[in-house]
Amino acid sequence: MFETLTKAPADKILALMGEFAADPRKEKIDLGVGVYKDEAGITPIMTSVAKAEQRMNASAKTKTYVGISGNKGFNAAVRELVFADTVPAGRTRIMQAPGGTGALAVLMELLYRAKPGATLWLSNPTWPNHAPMAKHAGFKVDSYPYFDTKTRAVDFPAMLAALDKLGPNDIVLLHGCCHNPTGANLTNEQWDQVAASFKRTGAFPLIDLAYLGFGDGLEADGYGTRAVVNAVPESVVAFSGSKNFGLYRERVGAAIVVARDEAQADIANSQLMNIARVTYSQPPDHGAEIIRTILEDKDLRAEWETELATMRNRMIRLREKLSEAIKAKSNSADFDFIAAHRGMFSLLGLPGEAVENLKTGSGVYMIGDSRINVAGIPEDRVGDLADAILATIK
Ligand code: PLP
Ligand code: TYF
Repeated sequence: MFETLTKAPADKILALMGEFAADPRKEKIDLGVGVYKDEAGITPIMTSVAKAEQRMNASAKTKTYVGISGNKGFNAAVRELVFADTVPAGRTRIMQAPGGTGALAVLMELLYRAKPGATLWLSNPTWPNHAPMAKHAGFKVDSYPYFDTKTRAVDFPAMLAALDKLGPNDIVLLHGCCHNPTGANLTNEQWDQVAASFKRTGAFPLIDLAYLGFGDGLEADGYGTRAVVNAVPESVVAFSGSKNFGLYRERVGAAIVVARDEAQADIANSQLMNIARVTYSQPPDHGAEIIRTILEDKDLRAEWETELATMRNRMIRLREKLSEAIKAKSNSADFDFIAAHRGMFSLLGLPGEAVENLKTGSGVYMIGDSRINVAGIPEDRVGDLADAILATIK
């Protein structure tokens, strides 16, 4: 059987996690995988999550099947979190999915069933799992300009010009906020222009919303998604609860479909449920029940929002500290972009050799494209990190 196969390529980000773990050096710094870490360097269970779990333990009565669409209270709460009352509920359907990745997978398959001849456009660059997933679904994959490697900001004129050339046979994956890997994001005015472009061209938006609340706040980070979804007759959103609720291993996310009308919404939803049924049948409930419990309870929700703000503000503070340290040591504003970026990542724009030297020489681990996870920066080592980065570009 398996003699017909060759080894599949490893996921470079997940492979780096293993390399870091195996490095015996005490002073090593992990800026690799996109997992939030607190000042102690650990990825904690949020207090609101722990409290929700306690309540669940005290009240749960059954482990019977939850149903193909998953936890209905979770689905309703996520719709409200992502859209508030800006999108008509009648045209919206939500299916809980195993993580943001699971949501992307079922949505891509749904879109492929609907339009197998379409091209799926990804930002250049994008999360390394996007292209393999799109190809796995069957799509032709292409990319639109996104990052300006000189300014380390979005090359918006180039992005908009590329989107303006698309049409109804094109699906465009957008990062709803906190772009991975670059950290460079659109302003609200630019989101409005992107939304108007989709309206003009008839291209189809697929929004990956994996970091809601990690950039500038829940409301601010949802702006782009709402602007685009409200400008067009139909769109889909892949929501992840991995980062903003710290529920990575519980695998909780949601596939959201906004259709032209209720009848098409029902058809799309039945296809989504069919895709789930023939692959994993039903999503795991635990993470979804945690999120439902938090979002439906006024006090727990307030506590979660405070914890989320603490994580977000810590990442913003670390951005400011690192860019200031580099500026003070180099007398140049070349790394000011780190403070302007938002979310968990910044793409530093270092050559591959520098990334390798940082790892072997200084024990500083980042992704090969020079993406850093700012949450991994130890606050008391910002100076060391600035020195190490500057040493590679001398
Ligand atoms: N999309 C992006 C851009 C991501 O960075 C991630 C990272 O984890 C995901 C989707 C999927 O998240 P998960 O499947 O862990 O919920
Ligand atoms: O980009 C990251 O680091 C996160 C975590 O296949 C991740 O999104 C990385 C790779 C992967 C799944 C999740």
